[in-house]
Amino acid sequence: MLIRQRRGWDLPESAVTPEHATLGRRRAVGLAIGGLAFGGVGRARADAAPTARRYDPDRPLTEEKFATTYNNYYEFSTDKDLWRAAQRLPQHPWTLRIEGKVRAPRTIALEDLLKQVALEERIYRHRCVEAWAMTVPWTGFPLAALVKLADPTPEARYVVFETLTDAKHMPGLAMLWYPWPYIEGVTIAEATNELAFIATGLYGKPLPPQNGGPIRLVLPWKYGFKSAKAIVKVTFAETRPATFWEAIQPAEYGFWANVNPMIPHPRWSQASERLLGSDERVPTRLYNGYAEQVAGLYAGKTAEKLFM
Ligand SMILES: Nc1nc2c(c(=O)[nH]1)N[C@H]1C(S)=C(S)[C@@H](COP(=O)(O)O)O[C@H]1N2
Ligand SMILES: [Mo]
Repeated sequence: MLIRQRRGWDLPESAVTPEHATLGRRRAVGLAIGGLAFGGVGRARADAAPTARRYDPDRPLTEEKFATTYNNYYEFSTDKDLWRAAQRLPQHPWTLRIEGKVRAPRTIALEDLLKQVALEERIYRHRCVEAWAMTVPWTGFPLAALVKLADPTPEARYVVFETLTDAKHMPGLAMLWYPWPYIEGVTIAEATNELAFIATGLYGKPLPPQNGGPIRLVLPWKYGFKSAKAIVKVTFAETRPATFWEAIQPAEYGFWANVNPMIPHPRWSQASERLLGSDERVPTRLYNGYAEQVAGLYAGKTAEKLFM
């Protein structure tokens, strides 16, 4: 009998919803291609499949059509139906600049980066600060693997992510009152937490441009705005970055932005959330239900506004 240590985001076979059947069929193909938009070759491990079934038994998977047609992506639009416009965003070639407090700053092609990591699938809940939520299967690799590859120096305390600014393809950039580029950041401890993830695929397919393709951040215990899309630069910094939403409205959006049902947004409650697709309202959970994995990161940080 196979006995395997389950982590918090794994779930027993018995808890799998019918949607899993579809997902299972896609998985073999999906893990192989999920990270690679244009026929590159990823080192998707065959042994990734058995550990791939990870999501909350309380939540069915969101239907793909909802997750890919109701998006937040201000570089395109402040409306939710930007997915059509996003189709024109070139996904290849794509390079990532790694700089700051690292031993060897470099520019790396996405396909070369993907040869150096092991792709896996993670089913995570996603909680937008606007109080809608979804549960989706990402393909990608732990952010910790990128940190390791970057080889930061001891001065590095934060990892900062910068989104593409391609005015030709991103009409939202014409809203000049926003402080482009979209910047987000986490501490090194957060970046190397087991949950912090870099996604290059969704539902076993290449990550759609409207969801942040070809490469985005996924931090499931934080409000969705922390999970920057279309990443072009990763900077290792000594000081805390000024992030996009914090710069726009510091009274409403902070650096930590951990999910907490007890701390309302200044303009609305965060106690419950609306599930994309069914529109069912369910209670919000502390750290979006991932306290077991992440609460330790914030021990002793009593002076910080951890939940906004
Ligand atoms: N570059 C960039 N990243 C972004 C955003 C954005 O406007 N621009 N919106 C954020 C917000 S508010 C959320 S909720 C998620 C939405 O991701 P999804 O569209 O894949 O659901 O992306 C986040 N990442
Ligand atoms: Mo969001």
